[in-house]
Amino acid sequence: MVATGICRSDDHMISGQLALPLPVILGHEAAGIVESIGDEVTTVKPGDKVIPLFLPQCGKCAVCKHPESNACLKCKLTVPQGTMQDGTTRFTCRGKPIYQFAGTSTFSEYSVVDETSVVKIDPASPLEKVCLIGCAFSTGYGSAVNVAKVTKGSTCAVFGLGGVGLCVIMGCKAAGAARIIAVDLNKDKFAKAKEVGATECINPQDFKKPTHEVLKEMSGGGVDFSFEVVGRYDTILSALSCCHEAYGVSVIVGQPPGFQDLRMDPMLLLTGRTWKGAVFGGYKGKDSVPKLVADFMAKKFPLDSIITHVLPFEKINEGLDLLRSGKSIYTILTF
Ligand code: CND
Ligand code: ZN
Ligand code: ZN
Repeated sequence: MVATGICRSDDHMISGQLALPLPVILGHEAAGIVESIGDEVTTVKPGDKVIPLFLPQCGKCAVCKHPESNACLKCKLTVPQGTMQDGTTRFTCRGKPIYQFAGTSTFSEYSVVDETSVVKIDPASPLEKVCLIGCAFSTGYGSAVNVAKVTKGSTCAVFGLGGVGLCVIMGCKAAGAARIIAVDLNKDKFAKAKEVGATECINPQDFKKPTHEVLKEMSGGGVDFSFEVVGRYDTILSALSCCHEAYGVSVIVGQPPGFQDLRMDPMLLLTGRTWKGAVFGGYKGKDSVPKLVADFMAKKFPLDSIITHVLPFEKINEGLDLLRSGKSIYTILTF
């Protein structure tokens, strides 16, 4: 591993939002160099620069063969196993097993991944930047261009201006949205949001009315596309309600807290809204990640604007504190 980002999903695991077999090595957004391969591996070789894929692409299952989906059946998204696809874990500590996370476990100098969970990228790419294509960038950008399919001239609302939310804004802008309204409780996030393409920023605490009402008024009846990039039930419902009742599309990107159900009024959908969600921005990793890296190298989108801190791996806890306090966008840890 050469560089890894700290994503909010790693912190969600620490706080126990999703049950995981423990002890575990977290981390799922990284870039590195292949050290060695198994006998039957053909798509990567030692020395290749690669990005691990927290969502594998086996290429053979019904999901991989479907043109519009990416949650490969080799990945048990909702019931994490904490192992390789063969059911083993390759980490141990004093003889006891340490579980793996999302098939990647990038908070480690070395990891073992299935061939379906890693892809070769341009050898010239800067690993301390393109590691963000392993999660944040692809998740956010793809949620706009692949999942919502944002249209030219449309109005979008993005709830949550962390690293992933900022990449949603970049995707909306690239798709030609005319208005991008950014929503966050932390106004310190607004300058960055504007830098990457937001046209307006609002803080729900500045209004007496519910946020979805404010957004409906601002957009003359409801936005075309809305994105929840926080991971909370109230913002998921607010994002759904703020999109136009007849043709609005709302996408869940944030990871909601586990162990609970969400109550919603089905009338919100009966009138014509579309409610969607996706992991990794709808991208199939093996096919898309090398292309996204090539697009980055061709300067089609920036990653510098979302990297606020670079720390040595030993300072991982400082990086997590920066995320929790809202002071960082993305912290990259280097090995
Ligand atoms: P990060 O914590 O950096 O950003 C969340 C933002 O939401 C912060 O700026 C908060 O201030 C803001 N916020 C908090 N509460 C509210 C609220 N009530 N209203 C408006 N804004 C609020 O997180 P991140 O950008 O790294 O990740 C965002 C979510 O995306 C998070 O839930 C993460 O687990 C999830 C995610 C999903 C996927 C996927 O594949 N779908 C991949 N990676 C991360
Ligand atoms: Zn992530
Ligand atoms: Zn598959």
